[in-house]
This record gives sequence, structure tokens and C-alpha cells, in this order.
Amino acid sequence: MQKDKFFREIENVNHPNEKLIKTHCSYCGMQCGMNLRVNTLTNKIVGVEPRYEWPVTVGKMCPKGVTAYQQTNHKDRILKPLIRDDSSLNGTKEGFREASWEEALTLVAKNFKELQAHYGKDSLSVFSGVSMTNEKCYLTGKFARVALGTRYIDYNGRFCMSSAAGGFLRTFGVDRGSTLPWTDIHETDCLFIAGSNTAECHPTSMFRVWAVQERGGYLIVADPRETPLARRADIHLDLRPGTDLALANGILHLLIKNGHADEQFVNQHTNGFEETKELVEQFTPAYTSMITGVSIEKIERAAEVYGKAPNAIVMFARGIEQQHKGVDNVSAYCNLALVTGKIGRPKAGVATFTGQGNGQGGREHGQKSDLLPGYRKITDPKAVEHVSKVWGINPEDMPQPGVSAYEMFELMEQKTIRGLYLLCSNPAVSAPNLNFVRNAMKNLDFMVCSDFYLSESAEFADVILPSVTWSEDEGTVTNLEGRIIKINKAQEPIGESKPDWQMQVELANLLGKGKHFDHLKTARDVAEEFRLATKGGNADYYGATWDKIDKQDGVFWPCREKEDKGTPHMFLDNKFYHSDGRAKICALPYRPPAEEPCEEYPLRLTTGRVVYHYLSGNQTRRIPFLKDMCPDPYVEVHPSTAEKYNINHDEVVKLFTRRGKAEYKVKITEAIREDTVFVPYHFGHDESINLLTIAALDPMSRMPEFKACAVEIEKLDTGKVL
Ligand SMILES: Nc1nc2c(c(=O)[nH]1)N[C@H]1C(S)=C(S)[C@@H](COP(=O)(O)OP(=O)(O)OC[C@H]3O[C@@H](n4cnc5c(=O)[nH]c(N)nc54)[C@H](O)[C@@H]3O)O[C@H]1N2
Ligand SMILES: Nc1nc2c(c(=O)[nH]1)N[C@H]1C(S)=C(S)[C@@H](COP(=O)(O)OP(=O)(O)OC[C@H]3O[C@@H](n4cnc5c(=O)[nH]c(N)nc54)[C@H](O)[C@@H]3O)O[C@H]1N2
Ligand code: SF4
Ligand SMILES: [Mo]
Repeated sequence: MQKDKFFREIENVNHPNEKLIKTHCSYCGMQCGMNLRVNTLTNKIVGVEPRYEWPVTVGKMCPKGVTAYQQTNHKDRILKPLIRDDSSLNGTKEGFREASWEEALTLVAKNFKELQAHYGKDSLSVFSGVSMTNEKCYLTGKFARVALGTRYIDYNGRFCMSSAAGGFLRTFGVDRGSTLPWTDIHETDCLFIAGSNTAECHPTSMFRVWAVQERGGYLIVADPRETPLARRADIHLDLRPGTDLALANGILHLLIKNGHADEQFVNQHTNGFEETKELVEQFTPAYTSMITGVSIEKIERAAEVYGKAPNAIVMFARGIEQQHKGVDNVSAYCNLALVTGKIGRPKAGVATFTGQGNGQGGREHGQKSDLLPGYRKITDPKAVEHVSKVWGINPEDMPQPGVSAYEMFELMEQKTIRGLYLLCSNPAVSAPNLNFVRNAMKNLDFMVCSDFYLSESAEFADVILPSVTWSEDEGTVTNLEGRIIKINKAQEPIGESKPDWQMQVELANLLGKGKHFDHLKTARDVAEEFRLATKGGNADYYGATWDKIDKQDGVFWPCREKEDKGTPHMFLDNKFYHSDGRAKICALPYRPPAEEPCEEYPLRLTTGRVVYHYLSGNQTRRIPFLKDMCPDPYVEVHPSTAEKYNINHDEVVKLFTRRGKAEYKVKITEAIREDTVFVPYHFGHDESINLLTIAALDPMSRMPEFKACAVEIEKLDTGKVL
């Protein structure tokens, strides 16, 4: 398929007693190509090497990728099911005792049945995640709707991709995270990247970014911090957190004023231009600068560079999306591409940096409260009819839409939801406003958690089910381009661990729903049913057979037929997915962050990631190299702010907001605005910054505002320096 100047065919060395299993990294949406090295005498994974022939990442990996293989045979793996037994502190894990699968699953089924008998079907909930394959994500949605019959299912992508999804759906009528393949990026003339710490979070994209500049192209970055990406940018728009909507409107104002609008494209292929033009009139450079704190010169220069570039790609990530106006931010940045007609052809378009390994596929196939496989709406009778047929249920038995991830915790607190099946997520670290969320989990009558390590969330569970790592099962995931790729099995599951899909088939049996699940004996069986369930939907995977994925280096969806090669570029015919074929340019008034700084909480808190850790950190905090490189959280503070508070580098201070408090070591850096502090969120218990964050939800995507709230620093009496 897409081969470019970086492509190299290098033959792998074959060692005796070793085989190589072609696969992809377990972590982020880049899904770097790698071979797992397996010792053929022990049949155990012993190492990793990059795959140069993988066209997207051509042999590149980051520190997490090169150590990912150490997860599989790690000493902390949960090897048998665990049942809460507070009296047995001698068990393998504190407060739990080991049990057989039969005992554990029977206990789960008994509790689920009793809760539903007493409180109705919707007293149970499922909270899942998208580090799982498409097949597992698909079956989790089916399990909730068919085996449990509950409306309450949602997943960690709600905290991740939901605003991008909402913005793309509103603007283009379809939510594929990138309108073009990654192999186009280095060939464009201008990259406008907003709210993405690319060098730490999608590091293997960076060689393509540098290549744009090496060819004489431009890099514009919008970020309140001087990240490694921002440092190399031609223009760094160092805005106040939460003000992107004003920035995007201000740039659109200048694009229109300076004659960069593509009138023919706008007239023929879009709606909404006139009202948007009217709305952005007030966003003069001076007004935009006043709201965002970015200088007028920088705003003007950015508009000029983007406007003049023959081809340009607008890219963004959670920095703009994890706000209570995340959907508006996404549509506002998409406006730039639509008004200038820089979309619908190679080397020009829009892309979000999808977060988790299967952050794209996992949001398309029914883990979201209102969606069914193939990106179908659960409120659409035709969609329900199609999926019910594949599942062998009556359409009337399909549950109604549920509520979003954070709102499920609200229902737990109110005791509307009494039972939780948590898999592949660690919300006791990663959800916002943790004091509330942890209490909601404590308030449950019964909770089961599937994970391969004991997570902070598993500590709340009554039963823990040992799942497998990505290397002990097979299936597909969809990377950040929208390319469906194959994950291969390198090793048999260790101990008694099992893939999640297998647990669900067994549990469905115990719940009396075996006839809908019993035929699923292998991951491939799940894949076959899954493809059928997506057939005809917007995210149609029907033509993406495992053989085709292997032959073509992946398949871009939609791929509707066996003969169809897939769709690397979206909208090449300038046909968008709204019923009239036009994209929507959106008029979006500016709204400030939900919580603005005040006398009591004078600073802005923003949160995010470091290169060495992944999400809640439950996986990466156990890998020796990663832990050594970043053992503790910290708070980034500008030197003048530090002076104001009389605090020193490495001194421990208390941060507090209206919701909670935590202590962090100070890292003094000029790479942050004076009015802003930053804390990475990969740490558990008392170190979780989510004790402080706000659960202000976007009205459309229900995304919490992880990226902006009001905070104060308190110098501790101890003045302790570590
Ligand atoms: N090393 C590492 N890589 C990862 C992950 C990880 O945990 N660790 N997680 C993966 C996942 S699931 C995700 S979602 C992605 C996330 O990838 P990113 O979105 O790139 O990561 P974040 O650190 O959350 O935030 C990105 C940037 O947004 C900036 N920012 C904060 N507030 C604002 C704002 O108001 N406006 C703008 N324009 N920028 C703002 C921050 O300073 C930060 O540099 O990374 C993926 N890759
Ligand atoms: N303050 C703040 N909070 C944030 C963010 C932020 O930027 N700031 N970002 C948000 C974002 S973008 C995201 S994506 C979320 C992520 O938050 P989480 O969903 O909590 O992310 P993980 O740490 O990946 O949790 C996955 C858990 O499942 C386990 N696991 C991995 N693979 C499997 C599997 O196949 N099966 C099972 N059963 N278990 C598995 C892992 O060991 C881990 O414990 O955090 C969100 N929270
Ligand atoms: S960039 Fe992402 S996919 Fe690639 S090695 Fe690092 S964590 Fe893995
Ligand atoms: Mo994410």
C-alpha cells in the first residue's frame, strides 16, 4: 500500500531457538510495527525489535514501545481469579484470596442475577476501555446489551476521543480520526498542530513533522506549554488554557479578511459559511489576543502561513478536546480547512492524534452508550434491526441508550446503578473529580474487575478476573489513521489468565444467554460475526478480512466489500457524509473555561502526559526503566510564579482546588505560562491529580474539562526539598 521515502525493506536476522511474531505496540494510537522475539524452547517472549517494513512508523519506537514486551511475564501478573476476602491477608494480593474460574464466575453470575431480580436490568453497568482489540470491544457491547440486557455501558474513550468524535460528526457527518494516511504528513507544506504534545505522546510521528520543516514547510503549534514540539515550531501560539475557540475564530477571521477563503469550494461543498463569517467578525486580532494571551503578531503570522500554504494539515489532540467546549474546539479548527478548501485531497486535511491503541476502532462498535457496531445509532430502528438479526435477539429487546462515563458514576452514587463490570480501564486514577468517583465505586453493591495487574480500581472490586496482555491473544485494532491492522499472538496466556472475550462467553452461559455466545470459540469466530455486524454502517469493516489486512499492510475503513481495498483518503470526491453531501462550517461563539481563576484559586491547572508513562500508569509504573526515568509526579511552575510563592525546585508543595488537594514536587521551568501549572496524571492513590480536576462536561460529547480548572499553591511549613 502506501510506501514513501522512509520505507526500507530490511531482512530480520534469524537466531536459532527464536521466532519472530509480527505485531504492533500495546500502547498508543501510533501502533508502531514491531516483532516480538519468542524463545522456541520455552515459548516465552524474550524481547522486541522494530519492523522497518511497517509503512507508518518504519522501524521507529519510543521508550514505552521498546519495553512493552516486559509486561507479559511480569511478576505482578494476576494468575488466577481473586475473590475479596478481607480476613485473608495472607492471600496473593492483600484482601483477596485465589479462586477457581468456576467459583469466581459463578459468584459473579449469582450477584448479577440477584441485583437484576431486585432492582431491574439497568441496575448493572459495564465500563470498558479501548486497549482491547476490535473483536473484544465489539463483544463487550454485545455482552452488555444481550447477556446483561442493560442500557448502562460506556467506556474510557469518553475521556479521550469523544470530543473529536462529536466535532467530526457535526462537521463532516462521519468520525474517522484522520482524513488522510500518516504517509502524507511529511509531504504537506504546513502543519498546524493544536493541543498535542506530539514528541512525548506520539513520538514516532516526529520524523514526519521534522521532514516538513526540512523541505521548507512550516510548523505552527498552539499549546500553553513550550513542549519539545513547540520549541521547534516556526510559530508557537502560547495561549491560555481553555481559550482555543477564540484562537481558531481569530485565525478564521484573518483567513477570510485576507482573501484565503476558497469561495468555489465553500459554495459547492459546505453549509454555514455566511453565519460563521458574521460570527468571527468580532474576533479581530486585538480581541483574540486579549482572550488568548497570544500576541497579535503571532496570530497574524499564523493565519498568513496557513493561508498561503498550498497544502496544509490541521492536527489536534486532547489539549483542545478535553475541555467543556471540546466539540466546539474541534469544529472550530476544522473550519480552517473547510473555509480554505484545504481538505479532500492528498497532503491536505484534518487529523486528530487518536490516543489509545484502539481509540479509533473501540469507539465505533458499541461500547459507547448510544452506539451499535459499524457506528450505528442505537436510537435508529434500522440499525437496531440489523444488529438484532446478527445477535439473534428481538429488536424490542435492544436496550435504550445509557449515559456517559462520568454520569454512570453519578448513578452509582445515587444507587440507580448497583453493580459494575469494569474491564480495561482504571477510573480510580483516570476519571475527573476522584473523591466523588472513588466514593461512587465504594457505594456499589457488587463490582467485578478484569485486568492483568492489580489496578487502583481493582482494589474496589469484589471479584478480579485475570485477563491477558495484548501479546497473548489475536485480533485487529484500528490505528490513528483509520487503518485496521492485525495484532498477533506471541505466547500462550500465562497462569490461568484468559482473553476478555472468552470470559464473556463463559459468563453469558451462566447468565442463561449461552445461545447468543456459544458459537464463539476463537477470536477469529468473534471477528467473523463482528464484520457482519458492521456491514452497511458508516464504519463498515465487512471487507477488512484478516487475510486482506495481512496482504495490504492494513485496510482503511470504510471497506465495504471483499474486493474493496479500503479508503486511505476520505472525501476525495468532496462528498461529505451529511445527507446533502456537504460539510458544515460551524458558527461557534466563545465560552470561557467552566472555572476561571479567582482570588482564592488564582492559577490555571492543566494536566497531561510524559513520554515514559501511559495513562493511569498501571502498566508503565511496573516497568523498571520507565519507573526509573519518571518515578514520581511533579508540578511544573514558571520561575516568576515560583518566586511569588517563595518555592524552590524540588520542594514539595500542596496544590488545591475546590474539589481536592495533593502534594507534588516542584519542577521550575520556563516552558510554561506564568498563570498556569501542569501536572502529569499517571499516578495513583494520593498522587492522582484527578483528585483536583473538574467534571465540567461538554454538552455534546460529555467530555470532562481535564485541561483547565482554577488552582492554588500552598507552601508547606516543612519547606521540604527531596
Ligand atoms: N507517553 C504517552 N503517550 C501517550 C499516552 C500516554 O499516557 N503517555 N496516552 C495516549 C493517549 S490515550 C492520548 S489521549 C494521547 C494524548 O496526547 P496529547 O493530547 O498530545 O497529550 P496531553 O499531554 O494530554 O495534552 C497535549 C497538550 O495539550 C496542551 N494543553 C493543555 N491545555 C491546553 C489548551 O487549553 N489548549 C491547547 N491548545 N493545548 C493545551 C498541554 O500542554 C499538552 O502539551 O497520547 C497517547 N500517547
Ligand atoms: N487529569 C487527566 N485525566 C485523564 C486524562 C488527562 O489528560 N488528564 N486523559 C484521559 C484519557 S485521554 C484517557 S484515554 C484515560 C485513560 O484512562 P484508563 O482507562 O484508566 O487507562 P489505562 O491506564 O490504560 O487503564 C487500562 C487498564 O486496563 C488494563 N488493561 C490493558 N489492556 C487490557 C485488556 O486487554 N483487558 C483488560 N481486562 N484489561 C486491560 C491495564 O492494566 C490498566 O489497568 O484517562 C483520562 N484521564
Ligand atoms: S509511539 Fe506509541 S505505539 Fe509507538 S512505541 Fe511508543 S507507545 Fe508504542
Ligand atoms: Mo486517551
